[in-house]
Amino acid sequence: MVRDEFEVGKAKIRLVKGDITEIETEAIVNAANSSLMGGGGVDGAIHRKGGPKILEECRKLRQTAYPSGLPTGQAVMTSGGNLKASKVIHTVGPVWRGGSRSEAELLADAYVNSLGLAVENGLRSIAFPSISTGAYGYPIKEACRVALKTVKGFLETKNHVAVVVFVLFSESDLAVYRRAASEIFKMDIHS
Ligand code: AR6
Repeated sequence: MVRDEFEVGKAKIRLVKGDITEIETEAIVNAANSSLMGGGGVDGAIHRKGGPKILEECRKLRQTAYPSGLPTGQAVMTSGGNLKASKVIHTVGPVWRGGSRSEAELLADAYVNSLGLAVENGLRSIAFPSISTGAYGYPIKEACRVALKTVKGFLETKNHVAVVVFVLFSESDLAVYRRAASEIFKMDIHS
């Protein structure tokens, strides 16, 4: 049986295929860029569906806390505008440059800082896209191991977030996450 749900203490990690803008967790995470001014991929989809309120809040963040942009690995939060999720957490994953430029650490930071913002704001459910594996070119097999291990580690030490959903945009990306999760959570996908 293929498992798409994994337990970490009382918390759950779920893998789903879909469009993150349709997900009803309290927060969804945006794979943004440092400008916070939108872009393609999941960033474009979130701003299109979420409407101008999100961009307006991003603009204010640029004018106040981040005049030179949000550094890679950091995260900020805005409202969800017209989305089902009430909050959007914007984070910046690393651009893949071969793997020796601290990409894994920076990618882990993006997940940890997003989860940290959720905890600080009392949010119990959060959905992530596969950060950095689109335009930023991070190989998904490696990125998904960082993503799953980092989220697992976070949930093991902090038990405030109850549900973390990974929203994969294609069947093949979902398959990569399933395979890695079955290994990381020591589950047999064929049992
Ligand atoms: N729901 C879920 N996943 C999606 C969606 C969606 N609606 N749309 C795309 N994906 P990317 P990055 C997947 O490029 O690599 C932007 O221009 C996509 O298939 O969105 O972190 C930003 O402004 C891929 O698996 O993010 C930045 O400039 C994953 O989301 C830059 O791209 C991430 O792909 C960030 O690049």
